[in-house]
Amino acid sequence: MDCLFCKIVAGEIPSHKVYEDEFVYAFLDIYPCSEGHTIVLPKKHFGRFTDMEEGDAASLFAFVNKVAKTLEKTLGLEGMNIGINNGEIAGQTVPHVHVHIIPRRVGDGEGN
Ligand code: DGP
Repeated sequence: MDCLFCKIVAGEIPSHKVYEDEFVYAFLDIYPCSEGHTIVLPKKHFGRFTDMEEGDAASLFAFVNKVAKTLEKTLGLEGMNIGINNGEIAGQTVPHVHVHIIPRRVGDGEGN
């Protein structure tokens, strides 16, 4: 399958890995909204979040929770935005489901 994120998972396209296990892969976004902007995705290809079964979605979010806590601790964050663009009309540009974790800092201009 000609999928950018599948190629990143396979190591065919380089990425700055944050974490990896059997099921998920996390790496830094190439166009970060803030320092530490991380993308978390399931290694198995799903186009959109709403293509996933409940169990797969639950596993993905359990992992997102783990990565978010690690970022919070290691980067000393007070908060972050965690979200998904589900479908092209919602701003999804890469059709392999992924969760954005965007660190927020005081004075970064987005509502604080
Ligand atoms: P979305 O718009 O929700 O589909 O987010 C896709 C994100 O993927 C976007 O923030 C930029 C990032 N991205 C696109 N291509 C690459 C790439 O080749 N490497 C990395 N690290 N990130 C990428």
